[in-house]
Amino acid sequence: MKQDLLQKAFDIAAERYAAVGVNVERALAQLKKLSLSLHCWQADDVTGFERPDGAPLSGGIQATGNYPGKARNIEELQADILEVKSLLPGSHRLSLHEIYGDFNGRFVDRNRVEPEHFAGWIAWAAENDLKLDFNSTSFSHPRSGDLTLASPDKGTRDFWIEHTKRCRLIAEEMGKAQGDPCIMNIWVHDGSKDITVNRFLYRSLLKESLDEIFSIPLDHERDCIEAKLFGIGLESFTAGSYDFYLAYGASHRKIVTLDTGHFHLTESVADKIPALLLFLPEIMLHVSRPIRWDSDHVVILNDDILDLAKEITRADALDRVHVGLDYFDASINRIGAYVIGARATQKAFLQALLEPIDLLRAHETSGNYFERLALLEEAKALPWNAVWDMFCARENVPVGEAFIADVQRYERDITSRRI
Ligand code: RNT
Ligand code: ZN
Repeated sequence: MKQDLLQKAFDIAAERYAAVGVNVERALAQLKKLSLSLHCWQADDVTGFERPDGAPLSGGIQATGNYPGKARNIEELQADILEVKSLLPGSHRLSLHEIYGDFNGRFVDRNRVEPEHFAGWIAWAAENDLKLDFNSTSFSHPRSGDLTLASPDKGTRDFWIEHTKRCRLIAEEMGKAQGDPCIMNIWVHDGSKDITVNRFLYRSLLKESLDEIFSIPLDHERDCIEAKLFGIGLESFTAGSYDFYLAYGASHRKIVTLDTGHFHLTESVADKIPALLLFLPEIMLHVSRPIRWDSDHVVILNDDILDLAKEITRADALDRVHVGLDYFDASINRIGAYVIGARATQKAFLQALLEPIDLLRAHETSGNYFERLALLEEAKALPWNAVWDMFCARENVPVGEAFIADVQRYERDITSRRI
């Protein structure tokens, strides 16, 4: 888009917003501070580099589709992430899973992983102005089974406890190196396909395992625990349910991860924010798009995401909520999938930051509910898009749909040659 047109549209938008008491420059300054934690696993359908040909994805999650060009090694994954980064305004983080370590062609079992396997990633991240987050990996391993940290078999449980402890230490090294805490997420798939008569036992074991894992205090990483409703093949019971982790997080001061695909489809994840913020130190988000189940579709700018962003800004909690993405669509261009989802999330936060909240609250305080509803409706159509375009232009990234051509170019030159 032409610079003068962009400027004109922005000036008009700034005036419209000022009329309802919103300062667009202030909103943009806040948006610039919002770092998304980009999930590394959209680039390769959650395969990782533990085994040369990749292990079949297990643990109740599934990436569907067979679009050509997925990243096959660390170099390709890093190139893809840098391409994504070049198409996003703002500065962002990268979230790694343990199976994405640099194992140098050797098999390193999960209970043997060391910080040295991530030294390359740490150096690369520093060179490219990215901060790292981390995740332990319970799935896609011969010992994954249906139960890991909640397994009644002590050997299995100890194996996964050791793995998760080591992952915390790796996260600690990442945090230390980048001078900013590494957000360390624990999600385990533990559950049961059919009716179990041992719910209490499995949850007691999971609690015990977590207590053991967290027994070493660390300074440069932050522990997060992620609940889930159910996994494929594990439909009847999930050890790490929402009640379980919410209670654990509140009583142990741990960050609770809310994955937007891990709830009943009619449940509002947005409404959980102003409740959890009262009892938890911080919240981690896995922004996803569930279609009928936890399908991990590419995030788009829909009401769910807008509501979520609004509840965070209305609670003035941008500094207490970590925003990560979590989806894996193997049916479309994977780089494009990242850019669509990340930009949609940023757009949702921009709209939230542009909300005429003072005026809306004044109406509510005065009991003027017609005025409140009318302004909420009008706010939907205020020209936030001109503010978004200006943000992209100032950040030197493609404005509007121009990124489509960049993704196509990268596909032509790079990903389509991966055969
Ligand atoms: C699975 C969880 C989990 C994973 C990643 C790969 O349902 O959402 O966060 O998606 O760890
Ligand atoms: Zn998740």
